[in-house]
Amino acid sequence: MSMQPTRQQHHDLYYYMKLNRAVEDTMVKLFRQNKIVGGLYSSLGQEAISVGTAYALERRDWMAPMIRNIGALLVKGVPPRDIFTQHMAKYTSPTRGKDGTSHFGDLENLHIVSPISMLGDLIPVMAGVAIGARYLGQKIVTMTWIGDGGSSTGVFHEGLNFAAVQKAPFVLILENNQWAYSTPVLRQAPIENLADRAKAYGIDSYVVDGNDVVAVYATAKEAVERARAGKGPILIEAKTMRMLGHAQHDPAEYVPKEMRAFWESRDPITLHEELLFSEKLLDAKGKQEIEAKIEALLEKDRELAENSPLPPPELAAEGVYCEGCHKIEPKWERPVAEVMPPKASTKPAWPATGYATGHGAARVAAQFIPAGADASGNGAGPLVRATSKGVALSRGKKKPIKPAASRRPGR
Ligand SMILES: Cc1ncc(C[n+]2csc(CCOP(=O)(O)OP(=O)(O)O)c2C)c(N)n1
Ligand SMILES: [Mg+2]
Repeated sequence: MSMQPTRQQHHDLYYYMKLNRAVEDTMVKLFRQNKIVGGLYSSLGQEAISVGTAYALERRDWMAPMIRNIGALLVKGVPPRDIFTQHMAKYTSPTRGKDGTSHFGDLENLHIVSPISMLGDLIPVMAGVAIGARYLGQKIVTMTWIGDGGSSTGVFHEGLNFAAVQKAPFVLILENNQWAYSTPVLRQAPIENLADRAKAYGIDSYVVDGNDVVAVYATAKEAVERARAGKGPILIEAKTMRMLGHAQHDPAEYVPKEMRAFWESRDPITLHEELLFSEKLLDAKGKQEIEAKIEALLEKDRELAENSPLPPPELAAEGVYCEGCHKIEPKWERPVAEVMPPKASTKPAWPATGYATGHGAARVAAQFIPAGADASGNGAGPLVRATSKGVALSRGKKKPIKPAASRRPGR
């Protein structure tokens, strides 16, 4: 399968990157007019990552964006008005004004899990969604994003290891934008490529130029199809630069001028535009049409958001707890009986041949109850035990070895 975009896909990638930037530019103006409730986080210079990766997903796939992934929301089908109303905490927003920023999802139609503020927590969640969908027989892929700073959390490692051992159809995008607040990436991890962390979980990884939308899309598409084919999770490190401070309050004076200048010369939208023009995939007229379309859409959606009411105070407590408000039910796409125990139970594996035969073997109380045996160890297969002389196999043993705790006197 060719991972290179068609002419139409090139146009889509360009359109969504421009839309992503224009939506955020509009929100900066709204923020300065004090119309945004809460913080405003910019993805300026990172649009190619949100757009290129989400564009590799299909409608049936699930994703969980973080705060700098407004581009991914737009690609998945969220209209700009939802992003505006949500940031303005309006009653017409997806959360009815209950939450701000991009903290909203759409479980029923677009398959979007809301961001979680605790960095890294979306990784086990999306690994779980992937495993759950596989259990239902759905051939979907899940995706989430994490920053360079977020990749230092414990849950990043726990989640990715869990996804790996379960071979979850899950793609993790690591946006290495060189900074976590004011901490440069080399002060967090003493390795050049954060993608190398995948080796610890036995999964594949890619490093990609995060400012090259075609490279991002082609890499993500390959990863998504490999995950869909059952080859397990994949980590993609996309190298880029956070072009503004952490949020609107941060002037990011700690960023060296030369560093900013280097990345300014690699603006992802300009790079793609140059490619489109040089390949004769776009001309000045086409560009102007795209810009006019975006301007008209955003003007309409911004006006709608500005003219929307704030939530009525008397409804503050409504919808905070689930009162049967949603109708989500499992969508089985394979016979339920097929996935019910015992057929679905995990087969025991005992690959550690030679275990407990060397130094210190006597201290090891290994016990392995093979498939076919009952809880007491009575059954078909051999029972593996460690003895002072090494590993012993016995058949049909009546009593299992008691765990050390229950052998303590007086208990
Ligand atoms: C577990 C956890 N620790 C700390 C924070 C506070 N925090 C929010 S954003 C952030 C920096 C994140 O940096 P990075 O992951 O590189 O993402 P970026 O902001 O660069 O996109 C921190 C420390 C948090 N939200 N969650
Ligand atoms: Mg970062």
